Amino acid sequence: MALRLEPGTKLVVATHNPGKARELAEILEGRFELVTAGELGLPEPDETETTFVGNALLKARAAAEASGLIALADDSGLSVAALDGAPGIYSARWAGPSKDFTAAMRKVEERLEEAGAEDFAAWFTSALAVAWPGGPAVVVEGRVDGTLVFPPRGDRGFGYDPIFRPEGLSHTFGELEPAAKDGMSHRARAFEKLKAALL
Ligand code: ITT
Repeated sequence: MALRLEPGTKLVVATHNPGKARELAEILEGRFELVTAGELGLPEPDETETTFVGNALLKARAAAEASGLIALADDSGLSVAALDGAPGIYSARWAGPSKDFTAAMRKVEERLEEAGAEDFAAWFTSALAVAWPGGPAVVVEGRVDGTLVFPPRGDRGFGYDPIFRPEGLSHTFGELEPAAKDGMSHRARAFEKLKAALL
């Protein structure tokens, strides 16, 4: 039987990142009843996998088992071409335990300087996984390409948004209205694939 997500289903959004939780709620546009892993007090699993897809599945499965609800997880990050794809799956970890993204963005800039890089091409990836308690799971991936800019610009969004200028635009994600980012982001592109698979 094909897997379906019926409108109005109660879903646990398996994230402790408020910026992500807000964007996922915007992208889902009221299709489901949402509760976050943070609101349910679910533990944060260690992200022990080596890919976005692996970590998204790990987080969705952990939240589904702990809550008994269908779970949606996002594993995402910024990849820089001149840094061989770093920070990639380590994007959150580059900000350290205090989640200092000003420091993380500076670290990206320093690494590019050390490498003598002239190419500032970068991309965001989002893997979205849906897991049923005790059951199957589905995972998809979306990507948006762009260029890094320094110094950081804009105070909207979260994480690395102030240094990422998507292809074709002059503004960074940090300067865009939420609806504009949600119209083109890696997360929105992943959700389009999830819709095709499950809705
Ligand atoms: P959860 O695991 O609880 O969802 P997290 O912040 O640890 O939260 P990740 O492990 O997926 O999530 O780390 C992804 C990091 O990549 C995240 O902390 C951001 O800094 C960055 N990132 C992902 N999507 C982003 C976006 O749309 N804009 C800016 N930065 C983003």
